[in-house]
Amino acid sequence: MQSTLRVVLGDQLSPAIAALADIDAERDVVLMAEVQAECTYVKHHAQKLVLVLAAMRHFAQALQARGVRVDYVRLDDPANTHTLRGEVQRAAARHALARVVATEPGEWRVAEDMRCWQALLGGIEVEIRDDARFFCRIQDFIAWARGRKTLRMEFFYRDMRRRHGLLMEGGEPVGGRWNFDAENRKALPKTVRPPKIPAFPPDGITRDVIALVNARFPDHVGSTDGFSWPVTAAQARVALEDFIAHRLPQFGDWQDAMKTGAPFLFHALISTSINLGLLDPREVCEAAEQVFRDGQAPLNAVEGFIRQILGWREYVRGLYWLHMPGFGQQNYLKATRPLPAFYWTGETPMNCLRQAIGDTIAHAYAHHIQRLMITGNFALLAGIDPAAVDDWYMAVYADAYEWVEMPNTRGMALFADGGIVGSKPYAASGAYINRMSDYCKTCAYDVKDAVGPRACPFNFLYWDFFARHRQVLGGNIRLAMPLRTLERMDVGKVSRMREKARAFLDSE
Ligand code: FAD
Ligand code: DLZ
Ligand code: SF4
Repeated sequence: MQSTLRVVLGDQLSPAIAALADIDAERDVVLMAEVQAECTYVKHHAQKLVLVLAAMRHFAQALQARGVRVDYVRLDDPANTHTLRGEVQRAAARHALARVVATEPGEWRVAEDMRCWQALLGGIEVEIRDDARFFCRIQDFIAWARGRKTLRMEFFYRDMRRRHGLLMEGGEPVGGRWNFDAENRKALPKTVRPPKIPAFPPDGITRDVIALVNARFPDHVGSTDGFSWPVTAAQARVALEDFIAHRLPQFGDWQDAMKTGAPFLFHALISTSINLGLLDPREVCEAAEQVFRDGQAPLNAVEGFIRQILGWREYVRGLYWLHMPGFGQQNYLKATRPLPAFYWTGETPMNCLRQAIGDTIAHAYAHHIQRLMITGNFALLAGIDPAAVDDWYMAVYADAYEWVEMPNTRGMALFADGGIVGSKPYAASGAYINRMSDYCKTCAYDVKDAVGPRACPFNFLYWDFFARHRQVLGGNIRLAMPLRTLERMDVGKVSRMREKARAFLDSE
C-alpha cells in the first residue's frame, strides 16, 4: 500500500499545517526529524533548542494520540544523518511512498534545499504547499508590492485591516484612525509594577530534552536553567489568555518603555509560540479585538498590538521573500566592524547594553525596544558588520527565524537595506534611552555628556555616525534635523566627539 510522507518541520507545529490538510490516517506517515544541521546552522541559545525540540516531541505525541502515524527521528538515533534531506531520503527508503508533501519553510536556505528533494528521491513527487498560517500569502505580498515605489508598512497594514476586517466598522477603521502609535510612547512611571508572567515548568518530555541539549550543545549561548517557555498549544493559549487579561490593557501605553530588572513589562511573550505554530495569529488578533469590543482594553492598546501581528509580522515576512537571497548581502552603510565581545556576555560598563544583553542571555528574550534601540542602535552607530549582527540575533533569541529576524535586523535596526523596511535609520543618542528607561540612573557614564571623560558613548557615537554618513544620508528629508544640527555644531566639538568615538570603538 503506497502512502504519502507528510513532512513537518520544527516550526510547523500546527494541526492545520498545509502538509497535514488532507492526511489519510490509515495510510500516510508524518515525518518529523531532530537534526544536528538545524540545531547548529547558528549556535542557537540553549533555551531555543529546548523549546523547539520539546515542542516537536509534544506535537508528535499529540498527533499520535489522534491516531496519526508519526515517524519521529530523535537527535540521538545512531542512524540519524542529521540533515533534513538525509532524513527525508531515509524515510523514503523505509516507507513505500507515492509522494512527499511538505509546507513551504520559513527560511530561504531550507526552501532551496527542498527544491532538490524530488531529484534526490529519484523522481517521487514532492509537493510543497503554501504556508496558510499567515494572513498574507507570499504571492499576494509580491502582487501588493508590484509597481509601488515604496513599500511602507502603514499602507500594507491598512490593506490588511480592510482585507481581514479586523478593527473595522462600515469600511472605516474603528475610532476613525488607523494608527494610535503617537499614544504608545510613554515612559514607565516609577510606581508601576509589571504583572507576574505565567511559568511553564518542564514536564518529563522537556526534562529529557534539557538533558540532551546540555550534553550535546554545551558551547551554545545561554543556559537551560529556568526554562519556562510554552511547549504545547494548550500552554501557549494559557500564555495568551494571561497577556490579554493582565497586560494587554497597558500594552499600548508602555510598549516602548524599558526598566531595570523587568525584562517582560507589558509585552505578550507569544512570538515563540506563534513562530512555532502553537498559536494561530488569527486567533490572537481576534481574541485581542474581542476584549476591546467588550470594553476591557482601550483602542490604543488593542490597535497597537494587532498592528504588530497583522502589520509588522506579515510585512517583514513579505519583504524577506521579496528580496531573498539579496537581503542577506545588503550593507548599504558599508559597516565592517566585528561584533564586540560583550554582546556574548553583557560585560560592559554601558548599563543599557548590560541590561538588554543580560536579559537576552538569561531568558533568550528581550522586548522590541531593547532589540531595536539598545543592541540594534549600538550596532548601527558603531558600524558593526550586518552579517555578524544577524548571526547574533539569530543565535540569542528563542523566537529567531531568518524570515522575521533578517528584515528586523538588517532592515529596521541597521538600515543595511538602504530604506526598504524603514524610511530612515533608527539612530538615537543617550537622550532617547534616558527618556524611555531608568538605565542611565545607575550607569558609569553621564548621559548628558558627549565629550568629557564620562561621556555617554551613545552620544559621541551618534554624532560620529551622522558625520561619517553625511554624504550618503544627506538626501533623506527625514534626517534634515540631526544633519542641520551637526552642520551648526562647533567644529572642535565634532572632532573631539569623533576622536572619542574612534578611540572607544578601537578599544572594544
Ligand atoms: P510583543 O511586543 O508583545 O508583540 C506582539 C507580537 O507582535 C510579537 O509576539 C510578534 O509576533 C509581533 N511583532 C512585534 N513586533 C514585530 C516585528 N518588528 N516583526 C515581526 N513581528 C513583530 N521577532 C521575532 O519573532 N523573531 C525574531 O527573530 C525577531 N528579531 C528581531 C530583531 C530585531 C533587531 C528587532 C528590532 C525586532 C525583532 N523581532 C523579532 C520583533 C520583536 O522584537 C519580537 O517579535 C518581540 O519582541 C517578541 O516579543 P513579544 O511576543 O513579547 O512581543
Ligand atoms: C530551529 C530548529 C531546530 C533547532 N531544530 C530543528 C530540528 O531538529 N528539526 C526540524 O525540523 N526543525 C528544526 N528547527 C526549525 C527549522 O530550523 C526551521 O523549520 C527552518 O529554519 C525553517 O524556518
Ligand atoms: Fe546607556 Fe549612555 Fe544611559 Fe549609560 S548613560 S545607560 S551608556 S545611554
